[in-house]
Amino acid sequence: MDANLPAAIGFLAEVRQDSARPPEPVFAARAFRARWHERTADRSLHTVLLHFGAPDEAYAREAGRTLVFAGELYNRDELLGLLPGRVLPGSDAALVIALFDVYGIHAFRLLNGRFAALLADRERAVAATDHAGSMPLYVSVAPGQVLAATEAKALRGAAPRGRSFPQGRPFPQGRPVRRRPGICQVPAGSVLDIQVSTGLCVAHRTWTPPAARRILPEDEAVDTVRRALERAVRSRTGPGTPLVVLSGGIDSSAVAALAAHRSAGPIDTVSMGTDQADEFAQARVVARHIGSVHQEITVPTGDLLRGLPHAVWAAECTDPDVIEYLLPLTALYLRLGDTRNDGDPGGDGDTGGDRGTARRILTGYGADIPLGGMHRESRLAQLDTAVCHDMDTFDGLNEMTPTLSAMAGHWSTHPYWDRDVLDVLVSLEAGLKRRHGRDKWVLRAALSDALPHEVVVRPKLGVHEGSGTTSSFSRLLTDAGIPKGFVRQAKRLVVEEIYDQVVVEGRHPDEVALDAVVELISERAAHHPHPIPR
Ligand code: IOT
Ligand code: MG
Repeated sequence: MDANLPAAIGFLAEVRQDSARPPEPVFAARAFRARWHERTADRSLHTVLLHFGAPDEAYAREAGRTLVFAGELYNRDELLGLLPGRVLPGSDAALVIALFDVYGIHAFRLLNGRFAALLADRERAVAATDHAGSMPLYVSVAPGQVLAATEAKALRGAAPRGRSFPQGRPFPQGRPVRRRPGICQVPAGSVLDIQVSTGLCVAHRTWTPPAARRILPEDEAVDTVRRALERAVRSRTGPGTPLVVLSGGIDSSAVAALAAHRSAGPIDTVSMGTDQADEFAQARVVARHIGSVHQEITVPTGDLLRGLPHAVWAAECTDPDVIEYLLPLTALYLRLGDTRNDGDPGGDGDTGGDRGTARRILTGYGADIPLGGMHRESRLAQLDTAVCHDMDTFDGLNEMTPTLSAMAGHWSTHPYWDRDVLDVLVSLEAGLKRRHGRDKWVLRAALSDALPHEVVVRPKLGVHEGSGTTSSFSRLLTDAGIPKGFVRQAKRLVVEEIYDQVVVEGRHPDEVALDAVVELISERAAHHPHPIPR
């Protein structure tokens, strides 16, 4: 097992009272695949696991229960302290099942991690997401049968059973999945406790965004943010050389600087740009300052846009704004190749996600959400309104999903959405987020000694702007005859159409002709010449 990577990065698991096998699932994530089957007196458990070479580490068995765990924990040391006198569990799965033995479902309230889990406990199935739902988890529940998977498309073979529940959902909090009745997404920060025989589900929240705001002196706020972020970066950098996807903005530069501080040798950084736009000069300043081994990848705009079906396939998201953020990152991940600088001998075959080329990637994704960075808003009331709105609406967008990088065989993780960092950032009063005329002030101040001044004060430029993705996507549509006033709506329709093809109908993204999708939407626009206001 590669100690640098989580044991598993995804699964399909089925608990049922008979022993029928689930169908072979499709995943966008690329990794080794292992099938596993267990039968007890009460039920059978079938699992298809996506792993990096040590599938056993993703399972744990104790007291008649079996846990399937994909992802990783970031507060292992604290958690181990809760189990005095026990043989200390080696894997994250073993740790979680040991905690379950003591705390029951409340064990999931203790975890700071990036994971999805399914536990089969005699008559019960328990499905859990991390606080941020950063690894999506979907379920299909019927009397006698519970299916759970980290990608909705993996549940394509599941029969639609929605009609057996009120509003098609086995529990009221379940997020319906577009055009897939009977499948729903487990909310962020939730545990579902399911009685297998009846399909009865009870959902418990294990985390909610803080609603109160902390008033701290500047120094203390800055110090708290710095320490929380350092810890989050430390717990996310494994024994190998970390790779940071670097734009040169404050968010990713902070992660890169902190990763470099704790690394014995130089870290790797990589920046993407297109023939239309890049932030290479800005990223280079940071790379030089921290002494990273830096790479620049230029993606031709046509190729970037042709990646839209892949981004939608991986993220299973229909929000066009989010897809514009994720598209350049997906393009980057797919072009990473072998970027390691430590002379590792490389892969052991052509299976994507093998131990040789799979990288652990850190990003600065998500910093803008608790800090209101996307909103360019200086009025404190409006800034906090924006933060509240974004914290209320992130769930289900899947913008943090590891599948974006897993599609290219890599594991990615986002320190700003560490549970402790997020708690600190969300809860700081708005005047610490916007201060002295700067957005994200507290973060900038927390890194002022670690980065050049020009980086600390660099204004926000979103990845969709810095790579020209938003403007190129718009141009693709206007070139196809879509009126300017209809572009926003047309982007949504394009993304939805792609989603329907790759997630609902199960087509591979390579088989989706983007031009044909754009033409289809442009024809529709011609029949609705008046832009429909959103
Ligand atoms: P942005 O902050 O620009 O980028 C997110 C991360 O992607 C960066 O921190 C960096 O790690 C990586 N990245 C960005 N550009 C490049 C590049 N050119 N080369 C290499 N890596 C790069 C959108 C955004 O502005 O991303 N994401 C927001 C939040 C979205 C809003 N979501 C919501 N309301 N639910 C964010 O906070 O990251
Ligand atoms: Mg950012």
